Amino acid sequence: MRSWDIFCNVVDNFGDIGVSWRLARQLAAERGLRVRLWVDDLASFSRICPDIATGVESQHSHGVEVSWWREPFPAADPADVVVEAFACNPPASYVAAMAAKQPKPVWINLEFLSAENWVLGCHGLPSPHPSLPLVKYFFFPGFVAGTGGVLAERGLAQARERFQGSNAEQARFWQDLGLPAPCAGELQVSLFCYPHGGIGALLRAWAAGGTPVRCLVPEGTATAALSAFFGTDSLAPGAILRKAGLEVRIFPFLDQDQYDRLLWACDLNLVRGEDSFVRAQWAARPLLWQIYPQQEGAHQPKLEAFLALYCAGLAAETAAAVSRLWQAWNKGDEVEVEAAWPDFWAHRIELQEHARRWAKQLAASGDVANNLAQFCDNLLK
Ligand code: TRH
Repeated sequence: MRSWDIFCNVVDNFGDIGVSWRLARQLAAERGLRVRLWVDDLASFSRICPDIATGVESQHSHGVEVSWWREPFPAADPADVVVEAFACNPPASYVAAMAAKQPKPVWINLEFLSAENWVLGCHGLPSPHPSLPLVKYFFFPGFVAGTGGVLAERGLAQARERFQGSNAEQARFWQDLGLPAPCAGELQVSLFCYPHGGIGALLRAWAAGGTPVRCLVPEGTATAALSAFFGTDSLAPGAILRKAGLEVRIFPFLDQDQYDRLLWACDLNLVRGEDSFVRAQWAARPLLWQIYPQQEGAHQPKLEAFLALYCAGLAAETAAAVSRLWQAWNKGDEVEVEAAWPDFWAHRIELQEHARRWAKQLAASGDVANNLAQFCDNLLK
């Protein structure tokens, strides 16, 4: 049985561990691989996977060995395949052991997801180590054929279809969350975002709109905007905030599988970063993405590239409505967000149909875990 080591350095938030954990469990479950995941922040990990204990050297969950990555790094026999998530640089002692091993491990840098065109030219490229007899390969996830695809475990679309077609499954889900089932005609929205100026504007638009909105917010998200809008600091899980047609419910962070169900259950999902963004696409429901902001607007071309791809199948005026709201949301432009919302949501039927088509189209590029496993198998031959 082939062994894999995946290294994850949690820089901030939950995306680094979110992606690494999804990849690790899928490789173990679907490819029968021996997977060890090295993580330097078990506390963040435990938020998206409550099985994980903090302060533990080694533990097992979902068929994966989870090892605490800390210094001094223990002597560890390198695996057949070594994946560093997002250029996180495995420890020097481990890399030296890789160089001494025969045959040499396959070394992968799993890159950030991007819709930009240059990804096609860089996906799979080798980069020889400057001083050691090792080669690192750059593996780029992406949205089109010729990239690594996006993460998706086997049976995902079927599980979503079953859930979205079953009143009983949905009722059970709301009950597990401790929430009443949605009222007829009430719009269900999930909100996961970075702090920015546009949030208050959307809350205002929802409160003042003709349709009742129930907005579900994970604890710790948008706290400043919610406090200012509702005039309260009581934002613990379970909190219910109401103004005019808007009700906000704060829920405790869910594990990844329950978070998926939330996305499946909502009419619109506001997501951020990388992993929740991909999961919202798999939910086959309309979405509003906040990209991870980088210095000097380095994220802007990434946003444009995705919008161009995503909107390609839409009627011109729907594409314009999507683009206007997404741009305003990412700029945190209050006035523009409030102005763009009604037109965006006026296209909800087309957006819903498009979301389903998009999810099907996405599946055609294969998924990161299986594409990566195949890529490594070819190198190991
Ligand atoms: O947390 P993020 O902002 O992570 C970011 C991005 O990945 C960014 O690109 C990266 O550079 C930075 O981290 C370091 O957003 P993201 O990527 O959506 O990750 C959130 C994870 O948390 C995802 O796996 C879904 C999961 N999640 C839950 O499991 N339960 C929840 O209740 C929620 C809200 C999220």
